[in-house]
Amino acid sequence: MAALFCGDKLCRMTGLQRVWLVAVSGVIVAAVVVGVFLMFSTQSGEGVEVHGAFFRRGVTGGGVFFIAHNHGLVEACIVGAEVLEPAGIRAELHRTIIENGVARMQTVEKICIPPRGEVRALGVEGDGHHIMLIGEVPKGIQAIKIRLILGGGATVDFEAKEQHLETMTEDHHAEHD
Ligand SMILES: [Cu+2]
Repeated sequence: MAALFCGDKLCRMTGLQRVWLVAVSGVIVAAVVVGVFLMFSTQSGEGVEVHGAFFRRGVTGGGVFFIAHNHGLVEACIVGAEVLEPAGIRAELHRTIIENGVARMQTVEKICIPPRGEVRALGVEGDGHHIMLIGEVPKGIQAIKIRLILGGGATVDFEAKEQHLETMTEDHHAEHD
């Protein structure tokens, strides 16, 4: 088998040099494979998946809540959001922080998901993150379509169904118990 690779130069190498050559080529090949994989996984939005999305109506619009899972090996950041349907509603990336027992919302430039990790964008029930809807969702619409824009330019689209708060409160459950 060695004879196949035995060009003039290679045959004059010592055994140790040959081991090094094989090891170094192996490392280079592995680095290229990993590099291509990382490039692919950051540019296709396939590494990021949205689970359990829903929206709630609020005074000036509403909020969209979800869990975003990053299957990739590098951090993925959500840098923007759009409302695809219905038209005419703006979306902002928000975070709720609690200061001295008072909840306050702030806009954030990005929401980053660690590699092989998740972000619980469930407002105060999660890590504070959520998408704020600026503009009213017309009455009768029970599901909206949202697009997340990732740092590499890829997009992740998902549907968020309306969650009616009154059916979710502890009091209401208590009535049935
Ligand atoms: Cu908000």
